[in-house]
Amino acid sequence: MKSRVLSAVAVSALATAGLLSAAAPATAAPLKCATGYFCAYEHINFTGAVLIQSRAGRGARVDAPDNRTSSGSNNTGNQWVGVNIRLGIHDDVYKWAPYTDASTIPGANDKIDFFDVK
Ligand SMILES: [Ca+2]
Ligand SMILES: [Ca+2]
Repeated sequence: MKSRVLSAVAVSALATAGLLSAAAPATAAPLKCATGYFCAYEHINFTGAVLIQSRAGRGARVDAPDNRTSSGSNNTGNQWVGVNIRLGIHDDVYKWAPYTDASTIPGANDKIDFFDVK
């Protein structure tokens, strides 16, 4: 009987902890992109899966999981161009200038299929 009482207390404590965590901000913390790298993220504001973390040099083409990129951070001295393959045609849908971040990519969300480094 005593153990039942204790477990009820434990359950109550867990429920309280759950309420406390529910009150915390729901937004995920941004994931930092290392110096010298370009990073592409699954969701806006640099959250979700890190789809690309690359230090590929100028002239490289870097494949990415299709149609998932929603934000990106360019910590390199090169331009990174997000390209969508549409009806077999390569369409440059978003460009990151050197050392720029894009917390959203208007017009290019969930479209990019690979990146060209220029
Ligand atoms: Ca996405
Ligand atoms: Ca695409």
